Amino acid sequence: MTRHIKVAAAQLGPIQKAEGRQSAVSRMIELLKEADAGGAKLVVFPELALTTFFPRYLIEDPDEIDSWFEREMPSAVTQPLFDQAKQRGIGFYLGYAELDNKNGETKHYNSSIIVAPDGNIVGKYRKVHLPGHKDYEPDYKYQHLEKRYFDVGNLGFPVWRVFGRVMGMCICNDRRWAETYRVMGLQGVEMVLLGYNTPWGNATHDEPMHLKMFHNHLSMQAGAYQNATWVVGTAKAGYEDGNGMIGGSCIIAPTGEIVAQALTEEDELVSYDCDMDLGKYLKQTTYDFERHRRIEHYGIIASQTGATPPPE
Ligand code: ING
Repeated sequence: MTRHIKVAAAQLGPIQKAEGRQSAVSRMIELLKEADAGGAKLVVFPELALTTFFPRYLIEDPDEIDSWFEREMPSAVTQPLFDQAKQRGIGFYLGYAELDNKNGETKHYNSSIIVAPDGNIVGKYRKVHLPGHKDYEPDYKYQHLEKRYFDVGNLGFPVWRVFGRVMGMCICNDRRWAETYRVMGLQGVEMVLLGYNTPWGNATHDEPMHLKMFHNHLSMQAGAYQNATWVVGTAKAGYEDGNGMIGGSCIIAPTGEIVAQALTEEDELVSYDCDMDLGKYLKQTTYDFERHRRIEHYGIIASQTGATPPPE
């Protein structure tokens, strides 16, 4: 069976605060149709793909906070996306805000799912690395309140066999942490799917604007190469109620090379026919983990949280 799979990053332009989920789903269905016409079998949508990036706002009413979350997936408003994908035999990654009260305790997660071509949810991931801050910071140029609205993900970094390949997921800030990719790399991941909402500005410090896009791609390219895996990174981009977010959606080969990249900050499909065996030589040589890694020297990576420099 061919180990090629045509994959599409389905970048979304801005979703304004007043724009409903229905509009976002309709836009995603149009991108799905375009992906289908181009022969793609897997489509990656962004993080929090159903609504505006609401963690930029201070919201104090619990019901208003919960209004940004999905209680079930698929829901009535997202079912059409599931139906269209199933009809076309296309699998997809979808990022959304998940409200979970299965065992009586209510939890709020920044989540993503992988849906197989038969329409079944084969995997769920809950964002582990929550950036920003918990409380409103009056001195900040803008707020980034993911630590306020989301619980830390409790599912780790699993991988699944989907389409006959080993697929993993992460979300936005996770892509900046080497641990994210390595945990999946140690499970033999062949393609990491991720969505992101990344502001152009910085709340607390100024840095040249070009570094935003450089760091975005650097993080994913390094993760791809150092674990010999494909990475598909899909942005929600453009100006949401005046707040700019970067585009740069891309598909990255296990060599670390960007093979396809978005040109706009709008709804845009970025596709590539991925050879899933491309990373094999790296897993058998440079990144043959079994042969080269020395875990006896890595202990503090998992036992220590912050950095402790030597005494002055
Ligand atoms: N957004 C940003 C991201 O990691 C960020 C937050 C931007 C953190 C720049 C650090 C530097 O891309 C989300 N949603 O994680």
